[in-house]
Amino acid sequence: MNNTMYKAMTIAGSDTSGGAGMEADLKTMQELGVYGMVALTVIVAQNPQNNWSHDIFPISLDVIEKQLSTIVDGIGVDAMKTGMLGSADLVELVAKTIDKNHLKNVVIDPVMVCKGVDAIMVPEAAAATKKLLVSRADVITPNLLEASYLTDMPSVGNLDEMKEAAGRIIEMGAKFVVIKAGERLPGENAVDVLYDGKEFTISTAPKIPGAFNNGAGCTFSAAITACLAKGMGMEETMALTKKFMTAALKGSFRINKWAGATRHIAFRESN
Ligand code: PXL
Repeated sequence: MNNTMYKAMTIAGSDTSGGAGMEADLKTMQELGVYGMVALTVIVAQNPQNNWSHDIFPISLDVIEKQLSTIVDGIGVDAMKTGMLGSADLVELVAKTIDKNHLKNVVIDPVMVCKGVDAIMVPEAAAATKKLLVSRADVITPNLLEASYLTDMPSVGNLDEMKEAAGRIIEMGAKFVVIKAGERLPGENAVDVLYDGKEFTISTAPKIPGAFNNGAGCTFSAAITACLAKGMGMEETMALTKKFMTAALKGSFRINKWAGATRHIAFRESN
């Protein structure tokens, strides 16, 4: 019997409602056959008495440090990703942990906003991510808003600007960047730009009308992390991630009157 198991860590927040954050990360890793572990950074609770507004409750830094030690010193990982980090001190701790343990397959999802809110949630954490995590990323997966923040471009709102931003992010030290336009770019297609400093790969797929994309960013970066943990190269990783996302969005569903979620089981159901 071959009991090998590839292992991945997410350093992320809990989305109590189940669609995003470490819930999305773990479900995605499980679906792709990877053993997922979590260093929990914040708890996000949604308020049904106040239009599903988000409250964020941080976990203290020493508790996060203990979790990282359990996973990294105690077990070991084949790949890791970040999600909502919530403080500059934590971003520093993550950078230190990557360096000290020579962590490989580092996927940085520079989460700065939650769906529907355009203001950067924790400006110091976003600034620290730009300074400390972009250069440590094997893959970084900003959306348009995050790409414009990371590059100081006033806006990233069309294909040329996405390519320009991707170039700047590679210059900052990331090995691969995937900028996700998602539904924000006008037109019929959802466009992603992948760049490794040499070649652009533009992937377009028809937008899926009516899809709920809450948690889509987390699911996307978690799928990349799971594929890298299994030893796939970038090309294979991106192809499988795309299939996983298309299925998850096509099968997305409403969870209540305010929100919906991507369907993490959909790729498996379709095979
Ligand atoms: O989708 C961004 C995100 C990331 N992490 C957590 C979240 C959210 C959005 O709700 O709650 C924990």
